[in-house]
Amino acid sequence: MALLSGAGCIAVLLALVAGGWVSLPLPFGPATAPTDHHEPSPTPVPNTPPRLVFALNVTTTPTLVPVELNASLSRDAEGPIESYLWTIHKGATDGPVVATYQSRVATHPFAKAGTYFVHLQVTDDGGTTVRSGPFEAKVLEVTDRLPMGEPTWAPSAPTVGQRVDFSVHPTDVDGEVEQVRWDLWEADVPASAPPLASGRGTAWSFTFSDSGAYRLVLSLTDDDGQNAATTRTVLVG
Ligand SMILES: [Ca+2]
Ligand SMILES: [Ca+2]
Repeated sequence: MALLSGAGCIAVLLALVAGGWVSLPLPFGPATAPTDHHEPSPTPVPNTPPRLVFALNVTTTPTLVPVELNASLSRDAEGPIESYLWTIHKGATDGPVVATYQSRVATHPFAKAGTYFVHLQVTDDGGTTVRSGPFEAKVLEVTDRLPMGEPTWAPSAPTVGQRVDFSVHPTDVDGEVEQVRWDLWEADVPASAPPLASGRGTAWSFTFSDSGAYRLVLSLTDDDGQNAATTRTVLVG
């Protein structure tokens, strides 16, 4: 009884006074708790979105070198990251998509020069998806490769009055060679002076009227506007 007080105590006393032990519901206490009472269910923990952390291993690269896209540091508080989606956009953060990957780490060799914007989207195991915003893209500058070509001529040791046939088989690993230009100067004349002779195309012929050393410059221009010049000396006997 010492533990009872208030209305509960009064109810017990009234029962005793009435002449006997009767079971009376007490208004409080564990033995008489209302039967429709339920323990409150635990508050559901909301699924927090995954946290995007991603990087490229370079910020500038020549074409055709594999660039690593790495999302290994992306995390989710509740569990594993279920899926990854990389999108590589050309020219703008929402530019045309040139490639997509669905792995945590991916490598992409960029075939053409330009500015690229790399976005990542991840989904956690609760189905919550997060994508990088317009200003969160990783920006990559891809530079063009120069066209290449080794000039040759025949005969290799020409003499005065002999026709010399120049030729080249130019290549551009990330595009097309669009212009081939030949220029000849006497060796001691600066390149700022007008050339003795000029020609275009992968094959060109010239006949020297004086013996001596000549400077031959082969200029190649690719479809990206890149220009590569090769200088050789032609000796005319
Ligand atoms: Ca989550
Ligand atoms: Ca090129």
